[in-house]
Amino acid sequence: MLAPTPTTTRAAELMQLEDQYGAHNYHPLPVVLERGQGTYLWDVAGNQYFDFLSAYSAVNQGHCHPRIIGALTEQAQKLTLTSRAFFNDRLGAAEKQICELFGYDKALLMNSGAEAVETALKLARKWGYQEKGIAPNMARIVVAEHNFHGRTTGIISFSTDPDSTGGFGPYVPGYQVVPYNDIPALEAALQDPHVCAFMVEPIQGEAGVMVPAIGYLAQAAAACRQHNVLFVADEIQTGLGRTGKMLACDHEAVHPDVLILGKALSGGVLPVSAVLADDAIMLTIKPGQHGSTFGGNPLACAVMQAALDVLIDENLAENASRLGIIFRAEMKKLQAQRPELIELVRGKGLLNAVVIKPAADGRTAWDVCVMLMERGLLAKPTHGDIIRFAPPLVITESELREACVLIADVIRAF
Ligand code: IF1
Repeated sequence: MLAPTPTTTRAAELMQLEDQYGAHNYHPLPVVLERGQGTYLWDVAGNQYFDFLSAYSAVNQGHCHPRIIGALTEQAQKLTLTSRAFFNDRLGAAEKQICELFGYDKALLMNSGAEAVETALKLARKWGYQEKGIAPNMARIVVAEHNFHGRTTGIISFSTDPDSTGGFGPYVPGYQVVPYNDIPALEAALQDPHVCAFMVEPIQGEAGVMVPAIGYLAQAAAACRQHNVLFVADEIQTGLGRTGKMLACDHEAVHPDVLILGKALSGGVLPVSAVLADDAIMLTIKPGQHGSTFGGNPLACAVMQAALDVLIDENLAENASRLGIIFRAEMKKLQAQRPELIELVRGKGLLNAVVIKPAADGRTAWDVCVMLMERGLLAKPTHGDIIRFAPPLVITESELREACVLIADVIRAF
């Protein structure tokens, strides 16, 4: 490795290490972060940034929230992991808290979001065979086009994104894709008696913050009920206050049969995910039929309880709702000033996206994000022309307005 020369910055050194020793499965913005607090991140050179990605909505509570870190450090001195071969003094209380908060009989705790999604899919199939009477190995699950539910071979089997699924075959069968935000197409798919579930993101994050028509979730849930099909909501990204309600489903008073949570369930401190359902569904999985080494560990439970307390005690969903309205209004003002650059603004709460028109010289959303980074705001483009803006829900109005000025300056200079 090259010895650092006077002109080689520590950041360059660290990026080179990742390049040499790390898989190239990401293309990060050229910034090397070393500290986070609340809405802010700092790089190794001491530059401060607004975090407008929030680790893809995993740090809704802000970076290194003191209450969550306190719960982590206290539990870490006592007991971190027992495995589920034994009981522990944290899991039951944590399960009670999350079940009562979201209104379900039971919770099954896992680690990553993908693991929770896989758990929900297995649960739906079990229920389909045992309760709906679907013939063995004939269960089908309906999903939406442009879905993103994780990166396992099972989950990418029903992805419609070539990057997520290409070259990873053979694929797991038993899935049917329907257009998102299209009730007639869903109704048609639900005619198949082998369908046990419809799994959907209430707002499609990765697809570019695709907000469905008002009523879509309620009509989809009603169609599922009508056909004895489980409505499975993947709220890993949209849940926990992000869209201005505790759950995005709450905007339409939809109570999913199966609820999937992750990311901010731990405030970005360690991986915690959960599947919530009532007994008729959850108890179809019997002892020994599912599990995970770290699922429901005492440390994760302590962190999850603190993360949920922070969301509620600091009214983060309400904050997201109020500040989201201001953010979209500011971006729409900018669109009126620069219609040749901004295609549209969409989102709910503090999950928003600005779609930009490619500049005549070929520059894209990536270039806007590099300029934003240089001005002190971190955001990530998705699918080329979409910039997702999703700050921690603890952001204050004055911080949000300051960030909007920064974004406006960059867009105008672009
Ligand atoms: C990556 C995307 C976001 C998710 C929903 C399940 C999962 C995710 C709705 C799986 C995870 C992450 C994964 C990360 C980037 C990020 C992402 F761009 F990939 F699609 F947020 F939009 N359901 N999303 O958003 O949870 O296993 O990652 O804990 O894979 O690049 P996970």
